[in-house]
Amino acid sequence: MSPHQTMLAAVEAHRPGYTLARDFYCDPAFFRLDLENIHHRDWLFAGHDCEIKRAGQFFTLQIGDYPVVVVRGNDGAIRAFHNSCRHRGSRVCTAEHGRAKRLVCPYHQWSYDLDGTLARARHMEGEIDKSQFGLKPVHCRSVGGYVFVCVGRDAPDWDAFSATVAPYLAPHDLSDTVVVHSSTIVENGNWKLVWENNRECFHCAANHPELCRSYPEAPTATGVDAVFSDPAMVEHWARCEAVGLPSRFAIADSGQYRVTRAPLIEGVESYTMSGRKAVKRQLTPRVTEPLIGTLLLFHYPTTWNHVLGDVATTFRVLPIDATHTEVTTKWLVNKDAVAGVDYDMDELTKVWLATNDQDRRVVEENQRGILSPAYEPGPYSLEHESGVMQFVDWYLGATRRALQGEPKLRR
Ligand code: 3BY
Ligand code: FES
Ligand code: FE
Repeated sequence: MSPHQTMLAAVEAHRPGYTLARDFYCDPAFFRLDLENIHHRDWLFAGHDCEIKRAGQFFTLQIGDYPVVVVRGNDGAIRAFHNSCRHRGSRVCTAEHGRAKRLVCPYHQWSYDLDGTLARARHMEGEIDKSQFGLKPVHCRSVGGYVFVCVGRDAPDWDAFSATVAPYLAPHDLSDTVVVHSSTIVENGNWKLVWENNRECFHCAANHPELCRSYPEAPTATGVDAVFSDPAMVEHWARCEAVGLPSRFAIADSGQYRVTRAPLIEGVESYTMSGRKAVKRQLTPRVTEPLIGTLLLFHYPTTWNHVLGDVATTFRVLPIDATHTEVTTKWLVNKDAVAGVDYDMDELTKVWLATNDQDRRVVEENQRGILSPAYEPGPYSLEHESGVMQFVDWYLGATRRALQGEPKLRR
């Protein structure tokens, strides 16, 4: 059997309500198919538009096989390109972040305008038709301060996601904020274990003493079942919507993304040890009400988010190999907030840095146990792991469609 056939058979053999078979979590051939089926063809969260506010500012990221650069042009537009020089293929932008008038390849200095056009090819100008050697474009779209890219030839539908989440994000003006801290960790675990862990708070009480001071363990906050019958959720939506903040739970038909506002623990304003705000200035003067809880947004397979009144904490998940995943966390605050005056950096970052490290350990132990030949799929909790089952369903559906070669994916 080819790897495609093996994986399709494993998808069909999946027992609903149970964890995935071992190969999905550790087999390099399955990992390669995940890249082909998902990461190399879908919209992925790359970074924030506020990180590249000025012309020439760029950031780079690695999407499976593809190095990508995202850059703000002189016309203000944000574009993404394959970060591979059209001379001999070197990566052009090597820094994670930077600013340049032109993108200059470090190898032989071919230089590209910010719109990807090849502007100079040293000692070769008369030999080539420069119009044929621009940087190759990557699909790139933005919504509510989030820049997404797609390295596939044809990008899947963007508009449904954008239209759904734009009203929720709009009041927070994230495009006009600033990233004041960023943390990147590598977890020794398959990317799906990172997600499965994120999609439940069943593990929170025993693993997240800091987070549990502010984030509720209620399965209706993290999961996807019985949300509308939880009075705490419904009341919270009504209160937030009364002050102009779209809040009620919405989920894609495909299950790829979900947005909702959830209350934090009674009286808690932010993810701090005290529960009080981390930043004196609100993210934006448009949102003054302090007890708005958290705007929860996930979009598979790359991002989950918490947008609060004073800070947005955003997460990006990028697969490295079958058992390694990169997780980048960013803290966005009011652009005029001053460190040491309006916020204390340690206080701002403490809860999520601790939580991320705890989640890393949880994921790594999960991976190690699954690597045992004795591992076999086990049952998810109906009450506490609806979100995990929902993730697995999305994953299996997307994988099945890709393996069966559905031509236009509308996820
Ligand atoms: O970051 C999150 O949204 C999830 C929810 C529950 C635990 N975890 C940290
Ligand atoms: Fe980029 Fe030669 S590889 S200039
Ligand atoms: Fe956790």
